[in-house]
Amino acid sequence: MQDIKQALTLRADAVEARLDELLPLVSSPEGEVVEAMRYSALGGGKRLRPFLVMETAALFDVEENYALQVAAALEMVHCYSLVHDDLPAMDDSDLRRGRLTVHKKWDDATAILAGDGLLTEAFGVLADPKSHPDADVRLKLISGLSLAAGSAGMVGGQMIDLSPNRSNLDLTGITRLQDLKTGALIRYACEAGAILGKASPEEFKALSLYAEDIGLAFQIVDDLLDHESTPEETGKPTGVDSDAGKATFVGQLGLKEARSKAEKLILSAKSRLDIFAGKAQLLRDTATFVLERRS
Ligand code: GRG
Repeated sequence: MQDIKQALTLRADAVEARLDELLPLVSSPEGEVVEAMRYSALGGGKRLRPFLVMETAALFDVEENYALQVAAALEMVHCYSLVHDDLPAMDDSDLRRGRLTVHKKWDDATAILAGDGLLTEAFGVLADPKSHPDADVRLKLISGLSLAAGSAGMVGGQMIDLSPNRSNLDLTGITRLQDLKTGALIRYACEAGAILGKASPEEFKALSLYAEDIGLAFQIVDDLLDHESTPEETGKPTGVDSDAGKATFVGQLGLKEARSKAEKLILSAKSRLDIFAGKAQLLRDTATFVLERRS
């Protein structure tokens, strides 16, 4: 676990520096929204999605500089989703990554605009040749992120999560909801590495399936942490989903079975990487990290 934590920190520092460059402060009147964007994007988070982009790209010896640009774009979309998710109209949360949420530090309008800014500019970051010199690769990266973040992905999952029928979902329904809401961006992270690396269809599929397994395990662990962890550990309120009466993996399966399901998914995720042999060891360790994380 030590190696993976070190690797995560190393990659997180690089992503932080790239985000800092991509979101320069401006002194004009609109600078307030940039400050809110920076507040959301800098200084926190596990940076798991950027890490997956960079590690999957590394399987194909992609130049790190390109992977970093794509990783930063994806993290911008992730941060936008957190800012909007925390708003009173959605999860109504005061705490994120151990700090006040953007709408608490500023106000709802600024939080909406900061999220909009991050989402919109992420596509510009991908369109920049710094993400890859080959325009066809950049186009694939852009359309992939659009699909993963839009109504067929994260936004669709969030819609289901907010719908009045949410509390009645069965296991299949919860799995689909989470596959869209959380899984789509995690899958994109791994597919982006494959796109950058011009992977073969077989390699692309293997990474996509790996991502599906860890994405679902990630969400099950999130439900477990919601039950078993404290706000001090997670940096956000806990007990929220169960208190809101939402159907969750833990609610459906119980703590023991939910953990066992997550463990099986992690084993399966690791087996998806067989075609990459020893080169994928850090990605196998990432799967273990997803299972054992405490925040
Ligand atoms: C507003 C369109 C829209 C979507 C919001 C991702 C999301 C959808 C909401 C986040 C709510 C939530 C707590 C989901 C559970 C899993 C999850 C995505 C947690 C946050 O991601 P982490 O743990 O966060 O990777 P850090 O802070 O480490 O980046």
